[in-house]
Amino acid sequence: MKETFYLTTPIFYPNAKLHMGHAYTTTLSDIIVRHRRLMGDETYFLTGSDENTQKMVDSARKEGKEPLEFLDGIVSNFRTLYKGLDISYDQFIRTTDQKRHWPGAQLIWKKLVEAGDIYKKAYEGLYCVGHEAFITEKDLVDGKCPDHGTVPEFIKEENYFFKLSRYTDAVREKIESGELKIVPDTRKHEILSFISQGLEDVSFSRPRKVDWPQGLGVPVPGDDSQVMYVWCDALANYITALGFGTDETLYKKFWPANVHVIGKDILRFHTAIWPAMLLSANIPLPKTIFVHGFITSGGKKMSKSLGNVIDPEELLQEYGAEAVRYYLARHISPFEDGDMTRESFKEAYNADLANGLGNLTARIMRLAETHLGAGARPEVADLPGEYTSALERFEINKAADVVWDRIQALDQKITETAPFKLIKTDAEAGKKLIFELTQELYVVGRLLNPFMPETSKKIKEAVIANKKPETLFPRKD
Ligand code: ME8
Repeated sequence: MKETFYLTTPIFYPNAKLHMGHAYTTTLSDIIVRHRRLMGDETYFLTGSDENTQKMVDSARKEGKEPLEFLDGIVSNFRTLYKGLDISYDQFIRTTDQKRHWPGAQLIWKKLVEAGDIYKKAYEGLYCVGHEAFITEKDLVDGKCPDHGTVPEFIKEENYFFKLSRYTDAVREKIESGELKIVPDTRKHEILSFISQGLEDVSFSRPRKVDWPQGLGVPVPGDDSQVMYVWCDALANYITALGFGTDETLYKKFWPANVHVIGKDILRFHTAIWPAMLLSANIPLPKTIFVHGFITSGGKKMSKSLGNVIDPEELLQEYGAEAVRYYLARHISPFEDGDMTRESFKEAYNADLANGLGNLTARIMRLAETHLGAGARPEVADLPGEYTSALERFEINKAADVVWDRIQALDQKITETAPFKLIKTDAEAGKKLIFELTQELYVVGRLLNPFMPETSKKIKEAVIANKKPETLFPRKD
């Protein structure tokens, strides 16, 4: 029996184009899934968009478009970027999907009601549209949300609340026991310290806005005047996409998720609210939440006003998917914040790809093409333990280091053994050495599979066909 492996990315807000941060999450996710596939698991990879939001409506109207029509355009941009990055997702869930998403979202709501965890309450408070969450006075800096730089809305309304407070101990126990694993430990401690202050009940619905079109916002079962709070509806995507509440074939096969990949900004939603919802609805919890850091540029948050924004589309145009994937995997720490500039990118490209991997492949395959009669596919050996265990611990950069250590070792071997000389003095020994080099290059090709699927394929094919491939990574000036 094959093991199953289900991984999800956050579903991103489609009010603007995706940026480098989104590309990062999705690329890391793709690397993890491709590794599991290489290990023989049956994988399922979910991504999507979180559409029932005011910010999206505002962005649409600003462009003079109807929200649902605007969404289709943005979602098609998401898909274009994913294609450009070679993301091997199985499904793209949209939370405006009334067939796929709404029934399951409403079913989980009903289960919360049955558990006695939903109640109605008059409420007033400050709401940050950027966070899609209520925030408190003490979170504000100069009256503005420090993350979004916007003045929050004052809201006074009656809506439904979820008894999150009731799950304080249960959620803490699941996290402490490791039944719900949070990686890295620093994030586990961060959320445990948050939970230890006691979780407060959360507003879980909003009155339906008059300017929202039909088809936007999941109606609260039994009360059409209210729509589900966007985070309640959004988190449910991880099960609705598998057919929870509709056709449960995939759900039965793949739930609970092996990994939810998220950025550090949405830790509380995923490690407090979501597990509490699942406990209330009597649904198994996901196994692991992998929380990565943020990408900065020149030590600062990327922003238009600072002019340090790196557009993933532009980078893809200039360098291609393989180089972008490589940089994100190896040069950004998956657990802490990582910095990226155009200069650091180009430097890494030239050093590690043009001179490193590209040059090595060319050297070996030129020798092989000239001196060997035919290529051969090596015996498939197990993947090295340090490589697989690094990937299992989500230490993506360390796993990539294992591959680059081999590349360096191969470079050194060539320098030390000088096959181009040996072949002249001892043809037999020269051929044997060159053959060995091709076999080791093949292994590098195989290990590259999760990180750089196309390069992996090209290298393996070159070895088998005994043919030097076209230049893999032309130098950039
Ligand atoms: O939060 N560096 O959507 P969102 C790295 N719809 N990753 C970054 C990043 C950065 N600078 N900026 C953003 C939402 N991200 C909700 C999610 S899930 C049920 C609902 C990535 O479009 C990171 O993964 O604001 C972060 O968690 C996510 O984008 C937030 O995306």
